Amino acid sequence: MLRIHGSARSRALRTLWMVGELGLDYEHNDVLPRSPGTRTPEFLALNPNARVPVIEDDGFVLAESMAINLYLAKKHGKLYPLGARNEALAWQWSLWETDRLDRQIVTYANHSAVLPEANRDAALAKAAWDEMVPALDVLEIALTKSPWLAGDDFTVADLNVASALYRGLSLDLGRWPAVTAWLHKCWDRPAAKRARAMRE
Ligand SMILES: N[C@@H](CCC(=O)N[C@@H](CS)C(=O)NCC(=O)O)C(=O)O
Repeated sequence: MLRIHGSARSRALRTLWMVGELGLDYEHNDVLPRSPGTRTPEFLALNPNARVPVIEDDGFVLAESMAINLYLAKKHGKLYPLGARNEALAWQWSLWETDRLDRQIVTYANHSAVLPEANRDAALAKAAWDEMVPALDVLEIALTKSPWLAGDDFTVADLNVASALYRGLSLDLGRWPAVTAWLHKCWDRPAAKRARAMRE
């Protein structure tokens, strides 16, 4: 049995979208980040980083949202790119997003819109935005050349990057039209909508 630890109001959203795409049965330990449930000895034995998501798949324990989705897609033979090159592109884009946009977009959204105004830090928002701009420029170029990130179809590469850009759905990304169109196309998928409904 597959068990997913992590609330949809966390990076576990990415995993919940993926299992929806794959049509998998799973148990959900709906635990929020930093909540007491992530500090128990049992949880820390699964993920000593004390973070979500983490999965148990018939005893196999795996953390890191991008790795989890790559593993699940490969294991179940769906949304996993065909051929070594497209497979490598899925790794490339997943690692790239983690490096260039993952924390930056959350920091920007939090300090420009999500947090109560009194808790926002304009300098943090600006620094995050300044990192996001060149990264989104790179994504824009890629999506101008090809509608999908790893081959001719939607794959785990698109899912990993688009799910991590969830906050982008409520930001004005109009200066990146290809990114905006692609992001909405990805999030229009039924499994994406179902995962999103678990959070909103
Ligand atoms: N790179 C990790 C990041 C995981 C992560 O930071 N998760 C957050 C929730 S979105 C968390 O559990 N934070 C708890 C903490 O910072 O203590 C992944 O993609 O899975």
